[in-house]
Amino acid sequence: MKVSQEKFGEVNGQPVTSTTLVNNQGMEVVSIDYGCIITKITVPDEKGNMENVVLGFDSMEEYKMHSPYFGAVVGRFAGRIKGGHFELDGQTYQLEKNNNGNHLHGGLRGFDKVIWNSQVITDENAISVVYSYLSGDGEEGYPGNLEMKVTYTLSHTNEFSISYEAVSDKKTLINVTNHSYFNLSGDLKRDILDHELTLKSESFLELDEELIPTGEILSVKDIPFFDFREGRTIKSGVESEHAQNILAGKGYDHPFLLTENEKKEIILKDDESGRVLTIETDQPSVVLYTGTQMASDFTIRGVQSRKYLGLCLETQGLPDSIHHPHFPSSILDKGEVYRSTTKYLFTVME
Ligand code: G6D
Repeated sequence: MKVSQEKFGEVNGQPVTSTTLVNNQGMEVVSIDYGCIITKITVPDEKGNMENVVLGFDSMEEYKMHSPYFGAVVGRFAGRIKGGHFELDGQTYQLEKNNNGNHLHGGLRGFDKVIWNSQVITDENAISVVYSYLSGDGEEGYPGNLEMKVTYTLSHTNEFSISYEAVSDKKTLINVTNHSYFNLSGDLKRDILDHELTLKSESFLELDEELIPTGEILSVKDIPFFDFREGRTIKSGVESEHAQNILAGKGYDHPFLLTENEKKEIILKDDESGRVLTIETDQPSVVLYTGTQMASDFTIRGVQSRKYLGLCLETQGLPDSIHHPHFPSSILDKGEVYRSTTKYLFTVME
């Protein structure tokens, strides 16, 4: 077991520290206190080759210039809020409209773009880094002083977990997630089109042309390209002519409602490397985003960036839930403690 911290770079003259967690099996998770960004996760393939399975950079400059939320904690509210405004107890709040006149991922300076405090904790079973940040009343337009804590924990059985905890002194909104782009091929050798995804989900949210939920919940039984219950390659959604796949830029950018929690509800496999990622969460949904909006004008550790080079499985509440009373609520009452945990277990196929 090894834990180390070192300077990664600077933002506006403030130092950014990286923390490396290495467990007894050699699995490594590296993160930085700018956006709690996970810059690298190194796990073995079926032959024991230790390779990186997330999109990330080795410099602060690249994150500032190119990153579409690579590895970042996203909030206060992940996903879109239509028009960037909402009402709580009769008061209307206006958030930053940073995406086609709507609010996306916490605004121009959301959780992914601030520097968090970091503290390392170790015990005989696991190693952790605890990130904390105070989001001030009115930050990006949100009400309430919100104390945020995000804990990255790596066990010795190659399970990586992310726990979130928050409390606010005013009623506010909260919907946080991690926006890592996974690619199980190892060191970005291939794209993710042949990855096979299995989801315990019978429905997903219909999106409009601004990628905002319409409020309609569609059954996967009626739309095979969205039925991942028995496993489906990402490629099938890219080749689909269904309006919702086209809308997402020929792929997926959709929230799927999970029918079970903490029961291997999300499984991603890559046959060629033999790697398997099993995700369990207490969240009601997972956004599958297949990197369809990735720019192609930069490189990632020497690999040309392009569509489908990574996919996101953002476990979270439902986007724009404040405008859809039939969605699970993302309102956090004054003094209420928000808690959520998502676990990522990396194994190889038997
Ligand atoms: C695009 O619509 C997608 C989002 O879901 C994604 O999080 C972002 O790119 C990085 O806006």
